[in-house]
Amino acid sequence: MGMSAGNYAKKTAIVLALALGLTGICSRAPAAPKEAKIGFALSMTGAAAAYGETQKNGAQLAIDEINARAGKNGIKIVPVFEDDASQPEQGVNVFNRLIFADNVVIIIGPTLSNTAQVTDRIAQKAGVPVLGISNTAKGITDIGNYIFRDSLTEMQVIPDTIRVVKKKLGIKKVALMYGNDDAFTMSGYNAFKKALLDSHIKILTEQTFSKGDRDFSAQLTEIRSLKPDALVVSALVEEGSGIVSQARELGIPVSVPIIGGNGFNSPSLIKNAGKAAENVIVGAAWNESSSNPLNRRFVRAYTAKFGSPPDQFAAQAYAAVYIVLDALKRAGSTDNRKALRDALTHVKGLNTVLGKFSFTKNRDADCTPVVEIVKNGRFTVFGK
Ligand code: 1QQ
Repeated sequence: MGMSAGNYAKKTAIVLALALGLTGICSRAPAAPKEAKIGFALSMTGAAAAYGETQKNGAQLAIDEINARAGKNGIKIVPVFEDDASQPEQGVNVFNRLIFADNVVIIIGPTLSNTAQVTDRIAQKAGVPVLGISNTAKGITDIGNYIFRDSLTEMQVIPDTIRVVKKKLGIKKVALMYGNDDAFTMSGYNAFKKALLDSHIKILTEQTFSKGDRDFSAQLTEIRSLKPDALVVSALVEEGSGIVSQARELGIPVSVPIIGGNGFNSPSLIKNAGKAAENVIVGAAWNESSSNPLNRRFVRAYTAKFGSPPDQFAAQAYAAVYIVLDALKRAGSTDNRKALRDALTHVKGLNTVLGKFSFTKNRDADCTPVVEIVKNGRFTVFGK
C-alpha cells in the first residue's frame, strides 16, 4: 500500500519536529566552559556617574577573575555594559535592550533607585532577575519576586548612624537638608527623620534642594543662624559636595559634624569638597579596612588594576558578580532566568567582600553596616 499525501506530510512533520527538537537540545547542550550573559545598567554619565565608574570597575575585576579561573568546565561571564545615564528614560531603553535583544540572564543595576523604581517593573514583568548594587530607597524589592539587592537600604543603615553619633558626640538638635526630587534622597530624608525623632533629637529646620542645584547659601545661612549641633544631609554626591564645601565657607564650624546617607559614600565627595569633607560621618555597607582576607585581596587587586583604592560601590558590584556566580552554579543552567531567580533566593552566608552575605525573605541585603568618618581624606571606621 502506498503512503497517502496526508500521511506523508504528517511523517515529514514528525521527522522535522524531531530534528528541530534535537538541534534545540544540542544548542543548549553545555559548551565548555558555559557562558552566562549578564547585563549591566550603570550610570556612566549624568548625576550618578561618580558611582557608575567604580561600579563598572568592581564588576570588571570580578569578571576577569572568574573568567581566568573558568578553565574548561567552569562558568564564563559575558558582560554587556550599558550606560543608564542616571535617567529613568534611558534606563528603560537599556533594560528593554538587555532583556529583549541581548537576552541576558540577569541585570545588575541600575545605579540609582530613582531609575530602578521604573526599570525594575519591566524586568519583573518579563521574568528577568535584577540585582541592585546601590539602590537604597524604600520599596525597590517590593516591585516583585525577581528583584534583589546587595545594597543596604537607608532604613537599614541610618538608625545605626544616628545612634552612634548620639552616643559619641551627644548631639541634641540638628538641621536637616534633603533633595526633594529623587527616590533615594527622599527615602534617606524619611529614614533620618524617623531615626532623629526616635532618638529624641530635635529637628530645628528642614531645608530642600533639587538635582543640579549649585548654590546652597540661602538654606545654609538659615541653618547657621539656628546653631545646630549637627547638619544632616540626604543628597547625591554632586549636591552633597557643594553643601559640605559651602557649609564650611559660610562659617558653620568644623565642630558641627555633617552626617550623610549613602550618597556620601563616594571618594568623589572628598575629591570635590577637599578639606571641608574632613569629619563627615556616613553609614556604609563596607569599609576598606575590613580584615576579611577576601577583602584584603580585593583591595589589593583593585588598586593594582585601577590605580586607586575601591569604594563601597565597587565592593558591592564586585560582590554582586560573585553572588550571581554562586546562584548560577546551583541553577544548573546559565540561561534560565527563572532557575537563576530561584537559586538567588537560596544565597546563604556566602563569603563576600561585604562579609557573610544572605538575602532576607524580601530579597534585600542581610549584611552588617558600619559607621564611617572622613579622616585625612579617607573613610575610616567611626564606631559601633
Ligand atoms: C540610590 C543611592 C544612590 C546614592 C546610589 C548610587 O543609594 O539611588 O539608591
